[in-house]
Amino acid sequence: LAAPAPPAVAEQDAAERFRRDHPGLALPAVVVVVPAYEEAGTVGAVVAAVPPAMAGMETAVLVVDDGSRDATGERAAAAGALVCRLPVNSGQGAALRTGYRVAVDHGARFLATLDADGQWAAADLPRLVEVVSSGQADLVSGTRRAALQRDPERWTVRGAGVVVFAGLIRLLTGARVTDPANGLRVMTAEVVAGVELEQPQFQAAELLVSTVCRGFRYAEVPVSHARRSAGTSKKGGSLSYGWRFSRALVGTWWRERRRSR
Ligand SMILES: Nc1nc2c(ncn2[C@@H]2O[C@H](COP(=O)(O)OP(=O)(O)OP(=O)(O)O)[C@@H](O)[C@H]2O)c(=O)[nH]1
Ligand SMILES: [Mg+2]
Repeated sequence: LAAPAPPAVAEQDAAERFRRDHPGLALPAVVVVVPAYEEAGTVGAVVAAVPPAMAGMETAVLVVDDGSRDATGERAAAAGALVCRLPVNSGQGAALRTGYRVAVDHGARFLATLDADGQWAAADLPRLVEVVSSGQADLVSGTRRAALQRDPERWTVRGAGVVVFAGLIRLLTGARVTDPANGLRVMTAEVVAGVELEQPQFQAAELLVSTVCRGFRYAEVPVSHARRSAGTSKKGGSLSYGWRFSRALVGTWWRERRRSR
């Protein structure tokens, strides 16, 4: 019996299999990468809601099916997405990393991220793409900060975590980040090539900190956010979420600090 492949090998295999299955595929300038783990209930609608063009550029959707045992991959394909499949569940960070690699390999210039659970609105993405494609920033993130301030009912433990982690990133890096766990992001292919992404699960903090520490320009755009309408969070309760998020954040800052010395 073969030993299970280490994660990096599984990701490389998935990217190579995608290439074999799509010979000569040239992706458009904008690719929306959707990491999806057992999101059969929502992924179809999420894919269908992505605008076919953003900032005047054609857009493709690439769903990375992260070893789901449900119909996530089939639903995504039926809704019009390209699907890259990881053979085993590898984590949101690993799924995103695989998606970036596949997208850039096939010619994407701007990479967007969108969750498969329907909590973020694809309709907000064109405004983010606009900021990056017009050269105002290299990485742009959505932010819920204005909505949080308007509506006290949104003050959950997670909401408080957003403010605390934003403050911590500001303290450590000086960057004005107000919503480090936002699921909507757009960046250039140069950012993907220029940062280091090791986190298998909590990539958002690592991407942000690595991007600003390596001199790329960062911006934010206000976006909306909804509660989950189907499925369950795969990331555990708020306390463990917060602990693992802060570990990724501080760990990345420390790594980048050592690297720049
Ligand atoms: N958590 C988790 N998500 C994954 C994984 N692989 C892919 N994903 C996808 O990553 C996206 C974000 O995961 P969620 O569990 O919704 O995490 P979240 O939005 O930070 O947390 P919630 O607010 O609880 O939904 C979803 O589209 C997941 O399907 C995985 O191994 N774990
Ligand atoms: Mg979610």
